[in-house]
Amino acid sequence: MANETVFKRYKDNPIITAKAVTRANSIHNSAIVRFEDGYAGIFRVDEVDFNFTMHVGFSKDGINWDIEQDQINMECDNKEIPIKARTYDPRLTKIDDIFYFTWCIDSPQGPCIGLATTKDFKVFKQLENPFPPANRNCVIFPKKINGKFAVLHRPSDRGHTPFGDVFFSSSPDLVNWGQHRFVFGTLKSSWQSTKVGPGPAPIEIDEGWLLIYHGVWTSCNGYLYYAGGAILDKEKPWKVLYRTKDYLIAPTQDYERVGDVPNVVFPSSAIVDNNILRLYYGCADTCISMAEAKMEDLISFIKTHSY
Ligand code: BMA
Repeated sequence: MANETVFKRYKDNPIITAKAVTRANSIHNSAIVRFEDGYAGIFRVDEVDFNFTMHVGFSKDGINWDIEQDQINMECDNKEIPIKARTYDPRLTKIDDIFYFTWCIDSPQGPCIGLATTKDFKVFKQLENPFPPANRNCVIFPKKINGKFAVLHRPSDRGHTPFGDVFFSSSPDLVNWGQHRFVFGTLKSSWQSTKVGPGPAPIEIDEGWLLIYHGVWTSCNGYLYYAGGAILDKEKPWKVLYRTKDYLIAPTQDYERVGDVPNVVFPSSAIVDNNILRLYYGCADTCISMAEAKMEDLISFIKTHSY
């Protein structure tokens, strides 16, 4: 297929479309993890009234999904925390036997990150929002770093932000956040020249943390979204060891080119099984697709196509 490097697209892409939920206008940019003997996910559903909601789904093979018709019913002990607004772009990370779940809330003061936990994808407990607005992307590392929870995130503004860099922060208790560090930003004259943001939860490899991220450039016709890759230092993940000059996936297929927001490849989940990384990504703000790469090929590609 056009422009394929290490990732090979699944032959029957897209794997999830709006047909999965009756009230859906589109289903995209979603979070998928291994769960019990199959997979679970939290799906971004843009509904027909353009409320954006999040729905749980389950799958035996990661390809055929049952997505719940009703949105997640979040529990929260502190009534001051939940913000009634559209919710979107979830990310999931498992640490020990708990799934940590972040998402973006369209708060009146700008996009804001929400945080919740679940063990069974039935009960969701909402915690304190980690950062004040405006911040649009946040993903948790799958293990504590130097004894602290750690995240990558992207401070933002109120609109469809024409800028954006990746930052690191950490917390001893998921309530108090600090150690804010710049990780990487945009690069002139490239597919990542307008903004960059973290994608799926980083994956621990011998060399450090493997991160797949989105990079955006602005053409005369608007934003185009690509997937890129980086390797971050294991103990100090704000140190970038490698970062791709070439993109990993570009919007080239019809389902990536055509949709509510054209020309979008938005990587949001990654699962490694038998040394194969399966990447799930939102396509054109309309549906979800999958692509796979051998871990060794992906790592070597990132190293050999690095700035
Ligand atoms: C994300 C979301 C979407 C947007 C998308 C491209 O950050 O905010 O609403 O259209 O980028 O998929």
